Amino acid sequence: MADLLDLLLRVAEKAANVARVCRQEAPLFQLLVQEKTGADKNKKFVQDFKTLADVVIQEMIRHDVGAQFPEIAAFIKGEESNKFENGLGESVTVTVCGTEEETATLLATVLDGDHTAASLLAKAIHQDPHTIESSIDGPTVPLNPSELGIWIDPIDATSQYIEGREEVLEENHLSPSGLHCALVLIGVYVRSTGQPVMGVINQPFHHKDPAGGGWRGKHYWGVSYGNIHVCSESPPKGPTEAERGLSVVLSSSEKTVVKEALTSLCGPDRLMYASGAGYKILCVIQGLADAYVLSEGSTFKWDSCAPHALLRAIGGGVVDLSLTSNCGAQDQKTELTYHQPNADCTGADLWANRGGLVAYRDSSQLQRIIQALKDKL
Ligand code: 2IP
Ligand code: CA
Ligand code: CA
Repeated sequence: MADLLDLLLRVAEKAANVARVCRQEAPLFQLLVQEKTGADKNKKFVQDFKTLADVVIQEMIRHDVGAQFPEIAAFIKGEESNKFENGLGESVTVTVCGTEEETATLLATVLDGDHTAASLLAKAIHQDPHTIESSIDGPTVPLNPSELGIWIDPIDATSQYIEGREEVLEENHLSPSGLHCALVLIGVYVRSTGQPVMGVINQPFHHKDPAGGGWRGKHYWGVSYGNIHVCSESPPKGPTEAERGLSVVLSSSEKTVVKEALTSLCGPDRLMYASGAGYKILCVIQGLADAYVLSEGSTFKWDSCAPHALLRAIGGGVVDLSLTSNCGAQDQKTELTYHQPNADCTGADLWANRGGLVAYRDSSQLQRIIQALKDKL
């Protein structure tokens, strides 16, 4: 398992490189955006963009992880399908080929014959993950690769990624929108129980290199299994919650009734809004908010699996909001699981976190939130 964490950190950094390359090349970026249609459409948005970067990143991760851990290969799933349609209406199945040249030739067909762009992408995809620096010494966990499955969101907060607004991040401060909300999310779960056990988050656009070398990223990771709980993030410093009051982060599209109930609990200044499901959970992990509440089924297994593992590693979790009214909030049965599709659903909805969610660090805070929302939904 230490080997798996090491590999996931490297492939997440490769993924971040692809995300950055795609934005750096303006003509390439124009070619990348396509609208989702049909059953895969995230119903929440009128326009939901699927980018070639998404598809390429997901396939690249699947390829690199499958090569080193063949036992997991068939259990690596993600948001995207690997079918991509080019400007000529031709459908191409995007895969990582045997050589960089072959991949470039395949990508050129998706990029309407733009060989320069295709070669740039192929180069990033074929980088040997072992040439990427990784300096962590992860814990050893008694699990076999054959027991594990993986959820990938190649780029979360695609709309922020496409819009591309650059923000300078202040330390200990939540920045509601911008490129920094775009995250690569790779979560590992136990196939038999659906429990999230390892998560890697890469934030490709964390800060600009002061020497003018472009964007630099940041990574976060966590492992939680049995009595092993290790995370790259430590508990937040600064004033305690008792001193400053409970804070909650929401989607700007959250229901009014939820906003009102939480305003009563936290006060108007402690209610915050931010883009990206992954970024909001990362804010909870970092202590920029105490919890993230979502009353709708607009996130999916690939959004929550990785950051959920980090929260568990620091003593928190992510519960299914619709289950919390019946069970005690500390009941493990209310924690989201990752192995079973929703019955009577098709397309992306098979894997939606249908009942909404609450991501938290502290279970007594979770109880207060659940109490505040009781009978409101
Ligand atoms: C989206 C993305 C959105 C989020 C939505 C996710 O994933 O994280 O930002 O909505 O729930 O499914 P919101 O920002 O309102 O929370 P993607 O960008 O991968 O489609
Ligand atoms: Ca997502
Ligand atoms: Ca995505």
